[in-house]
Amino acid sequence: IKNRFYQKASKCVNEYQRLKNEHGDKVIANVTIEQVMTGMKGVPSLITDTSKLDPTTGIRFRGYTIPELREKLPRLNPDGEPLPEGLFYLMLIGEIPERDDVLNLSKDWATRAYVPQHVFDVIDAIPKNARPMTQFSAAILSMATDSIFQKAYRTGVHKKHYWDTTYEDVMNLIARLPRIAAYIYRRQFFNDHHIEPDPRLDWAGNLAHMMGHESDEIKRLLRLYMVIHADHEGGNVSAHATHLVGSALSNPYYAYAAGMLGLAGPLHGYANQEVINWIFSMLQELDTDNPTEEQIIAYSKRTLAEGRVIPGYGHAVLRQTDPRFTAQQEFAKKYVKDDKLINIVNTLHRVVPPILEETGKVKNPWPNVDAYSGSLLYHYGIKEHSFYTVMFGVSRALGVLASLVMDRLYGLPIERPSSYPLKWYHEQAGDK
Ligand code: AMX
Repeated sequence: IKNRFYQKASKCVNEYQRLKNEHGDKVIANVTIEQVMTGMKGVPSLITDTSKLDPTTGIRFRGYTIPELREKLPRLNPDGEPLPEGLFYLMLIGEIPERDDVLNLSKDWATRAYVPQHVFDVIDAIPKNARPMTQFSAAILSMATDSIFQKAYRTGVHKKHYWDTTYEDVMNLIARLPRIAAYIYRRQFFNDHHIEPDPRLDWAGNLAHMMGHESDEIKRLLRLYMVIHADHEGGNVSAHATHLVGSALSNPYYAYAAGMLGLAGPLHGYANQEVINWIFSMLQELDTDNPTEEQIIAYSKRTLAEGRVIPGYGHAVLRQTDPRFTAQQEFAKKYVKDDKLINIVNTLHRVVPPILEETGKVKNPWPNVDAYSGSLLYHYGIKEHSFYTVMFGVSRALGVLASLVMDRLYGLPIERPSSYPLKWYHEQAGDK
């Protein structure tokens, strides 16, 4: 896979250089003050090949939509979900892999999955009541001791070879994540009764196994989960933070840890916990596990009146129901019969968008990926919702780290946009 990546990607490097040399001065966008004041939305300023987000049709990984990937990517069983290994291959190399490519990648990761003892020691030194994302990011940072890129840099390796050691770090890091995530899960919720990895299992299947969830159904769900959360182009907080920190030639462990700290925020990856917290608070307050549509509407309106967001709804780029939401909804329709929590999530899908539309300010009233994911995990017995963002993070590694390898191959420079005092923007607007 490394050779194949290099052969394919080195052509892109020539294209990158040619574009820069021949068209570097071409103007591609104007920037408004509103864009500066609303989080730089819509300002083209990053190069990310792994995926692109369309406001209406949703995410495409190297051009493929989620329904297309569910059909085309190799699976273990004919009626199963695609293996996330295949998506990583696609994001890195730009081609749908053969089944053997995917199985080889699975084996490669299994051989790289050894986690040094000091990483477990670091996790064990953190109080058990610390958030799982605190433990997860500390564990990732502690693995930087193993960074091959950092060692190579310090010995003075030529910059055209940076991608090679970055690739090795990235593969080792991804391979180790299920073990680390499962360790945190079992430590926190199963009294430190840990389960050893099974090297015969695929990457997502092994995560389910080490978490103590052995059924084929959960393994199938986690394969889907790891595919749909993997990437969402380059501007979202976790991807951008990984890229930004990586642009200083910080090692991949530092860069990905930075991405995970961003993912931990409530407007990003923590939203998957918030959805479940919010629904449970509603049920507790209404003293029922079967609220009526009217009760759900009233609770949603109250949340807005209290100046809070309805978690799982809205998006910075999307302007339609997130296809990652739809993929999970289809999964639930196929495999889950009459689950109370999932029924509430489906009712919310009916009633929340008009309520958000009524506010007149929410640009996208439709559900995002986080509106569904927790209810499915909960249904299958992964009930510890404070852990959900860690699962999102394990998946997100696939996209942001495939991009980091590309960044190093292109030789992307340190990122350094300009900032000005507020007064300067007033002056630009002629507003003295
Ligand atoms: N509930 C209530 N208000 C919302 C809202 C929601 N779900 N979504 C947006 N708004 C509000 C914003 O807070 C903002 O209010 P303000 O003008 O008073 O500050 C206004 O609507 C305009 O915001 P926007 O341009 O539509 O959204 P954004 O790009 O600024 O933010 C997002 C996008 C996702 C942060 C926002 O929709 C939100 O907070 N959603 C709830 C949290 C959530 O589900 N996050 C997960 C996103 C997906 C992911 O990264 N995993």
